[in-house]
Amino acid sequence: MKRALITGITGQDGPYLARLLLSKGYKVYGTYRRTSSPNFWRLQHLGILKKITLIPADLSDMSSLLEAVTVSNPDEIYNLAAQSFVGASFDQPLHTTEIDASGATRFLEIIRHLNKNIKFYQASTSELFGGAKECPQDERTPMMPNSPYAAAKLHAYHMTKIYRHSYGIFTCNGILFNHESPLRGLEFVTRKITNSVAKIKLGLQKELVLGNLDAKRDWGYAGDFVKMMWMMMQHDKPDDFVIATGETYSVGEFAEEAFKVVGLDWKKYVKSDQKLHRPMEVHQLCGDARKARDVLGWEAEIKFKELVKMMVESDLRLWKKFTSGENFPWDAPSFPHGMDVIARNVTRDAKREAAAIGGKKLAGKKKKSTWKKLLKG
Ligand code: NAP
Ligand code: G4F
Repeated sequence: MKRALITGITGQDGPYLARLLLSKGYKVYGTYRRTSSPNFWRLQHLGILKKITLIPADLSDMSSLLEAVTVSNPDEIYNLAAQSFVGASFDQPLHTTEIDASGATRFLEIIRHLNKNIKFYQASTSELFGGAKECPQDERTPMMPNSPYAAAKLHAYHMTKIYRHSYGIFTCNGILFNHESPLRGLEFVTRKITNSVAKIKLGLQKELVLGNLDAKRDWGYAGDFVKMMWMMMQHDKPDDFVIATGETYSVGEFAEEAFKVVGLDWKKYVKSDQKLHRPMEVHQLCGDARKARDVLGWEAEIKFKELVKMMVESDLRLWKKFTSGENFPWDAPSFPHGMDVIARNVTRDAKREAAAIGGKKLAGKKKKSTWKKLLKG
């Protein structure tokens, strides 16, 4: 049975990827970070929370990452964890660098020292192209980051390549263009729009205030894009791939389409506020994923209109449930019954613990236990 470690499993992409890997027979481990209110609702939403094993780890904390790799003993690491919000990276550039740049290097160092056979996937991004003059962008387009987030991700992108070429480690960059879903965080523009459209339709909100309506993005569906993460890790050689739909629409066009789904005219509800504009904008992204199609046979299945409809309908369902007295999924109880969580414990024997969950080879190298497998609930 193949073993995978997914960092950032509580985010949008993590649960879709975990579900895919489970369907392929993988043993799936995922890292989550300690928060005052645990957020496992996406994993619950896809019905996979109890099918995976969770390990607490923070990308800023080397020892927790080392433990996560040791205890999961993975064949493949998918590094999805990040401070992923471009806007926030202008407010917290150092934190973003620490997590998005150095975080990836920490994993590469662990692989180099512990086991060079572990394959590594880095969640790279179309933001790397930021100010590119060319459109569409592909793997050969010059990278011109326009935000602290993009600059940090560019560092991780290069380190991923450097470890491939210097040490022969199987490392891949998935250069993913924007991908969305009903599980998208509420601060990203697509979900902000679809959530507001649902509330406006139900009379729970009056207007929608956005920033730059003219910015254009190549928006795909996260469920399609995670397939390509797995496909590039199964390829006979490590490589970097652009993943995109090849179509680009403006924020205004997304809003127009979303309001259309519920039969409303967007112009009556949407306002643009200068305060929500970014210090430096990425004006247009559109990907050319020909290499992914030709080499790996991947193509985006869900396109713009279908994606917008899926997201609006999902938010409508949620808000209708709310108005009839049901909780939101993100009100899920902390540590729901039956979760498989591995937590630190200095009193147990690491070798036995890791061996019990399959980490024999690496566990043999450790002397003292720091891990205990807890079955919560
Ligand atoms: P997301 O929803 O924001 O999820 C990010 C994940 O990273 C969450 O699980 C988050 O944990 C975790 N995380 C944040 N800081 C961490 C830290 N210090 N230590 C450990 N974990 C941490 O992002 P996503 O949309 O799933 O994207 C996945 C990856 O792809 C990210 O690296 C993103 O930058 C990249 N990417 C995304 C897109 C896109 O359009 N979605 C496109 C290109 C690249 P919490 O849940 O606790 O916050
Ligand atoms: O939804 P966004 O915040 O996504 P952005 O900046 O494109 O970043 C996302 O995609 C990247 C891939 O290209 C990922 F690497 C990254 O992690 C993230 O997933 O903003 C999209 C556009 C921007 O031009 C922004 O200025 O929408 C514009 N926008 C206009 N009004 C807004 C708003 N963005 C947000 N978040 N909120 C607004 O009210």
